[in-house]
Amino acid sequence: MTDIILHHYPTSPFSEKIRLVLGYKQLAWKSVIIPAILPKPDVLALTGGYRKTPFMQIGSDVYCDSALICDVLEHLQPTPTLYPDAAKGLARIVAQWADSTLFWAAMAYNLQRQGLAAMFEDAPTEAAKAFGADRAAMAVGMTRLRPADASAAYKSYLRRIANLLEGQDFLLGSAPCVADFAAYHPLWFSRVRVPVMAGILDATPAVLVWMDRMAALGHGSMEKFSATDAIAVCAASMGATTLNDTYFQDDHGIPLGSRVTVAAESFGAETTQGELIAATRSYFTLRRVDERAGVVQVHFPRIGYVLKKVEA
Ligand SMILES: N[C@@H](CCC(=O)N[C@@H](CS)C(=O)NCC(=O)O)C(=O)O
Repeated sequence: MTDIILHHYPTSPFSEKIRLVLGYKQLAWKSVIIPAILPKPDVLALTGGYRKTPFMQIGSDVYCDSALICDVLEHLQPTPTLYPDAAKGLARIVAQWADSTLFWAAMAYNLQRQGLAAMFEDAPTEAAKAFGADRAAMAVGMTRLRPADASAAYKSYLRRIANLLEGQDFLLGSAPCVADFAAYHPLWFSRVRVPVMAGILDATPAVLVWMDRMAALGHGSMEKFSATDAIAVCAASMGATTLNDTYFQDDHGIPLGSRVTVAAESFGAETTQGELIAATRSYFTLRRVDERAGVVQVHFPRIGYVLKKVEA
């Protein structure tokens, strides 16, 4: 079972990052649309607690976080590469900056009052309220930028992106790499999801031209799939992960076979619990058993996630 199943929803920026990577690598995939806010019972049947968007499923393997999903897609389809030899370290560092610092500045700007109103203009007020409450609960403990500070930071970041594009079509060269996909998605949200806020992009026309190039990569070949069928695929799978690194790196004093939890460091810190079956240099794998999905291997990147032993 090697079908790629992406669990996502149309307005999710991190999902757009992955949809475009699927397009760049010209992959075929199945699309399961998940809810944007809790409750998400079908999501939790697969992830065991992780509630963020997107996640990718292949058989009974569930890959959380778009950074890990990029690594898995690179394994599945190495060309064209997301990590060009000439800029491997830089590509990942720029991508991490974009997925965190750029993303939060852009979203604080995008979702100020006018943006939020535009996003929910055709929806009942309860929908906007429920979304606000869901995201506020996810953000407990985080410092959120105020709109004026976010706007100023976002403008500076757009100028830096424009600087990177001087003399080349993509951020780090003549072809897109992981940095381009990571930097694109928060800007896509401004341009496509809250066009009322998109004026901020006009000061950097080179960025708009680059965005057109990114959008032209498309989304690969997508087929609709249901959550129920995805859970059935998981339950029927014997499990054979794409990631087969057997290196064990123990930074926590937690042996393989222990009962553990993994949670995001911030923004949606719901835990997934299971048996630790891999802890490589870059990711953790937990095995868990679900009533509906059967045995599931849930994978998380190390960076951005917290591993803890469950004390008996
Ligand atoms: N580090 C995560 C961030 C994912 C993330 O924050 N996604 C947003 C949507 S784009 C989210 O989960 N929002 C809450 C939700 O969808 O339930 C990744 O790279 O995948």
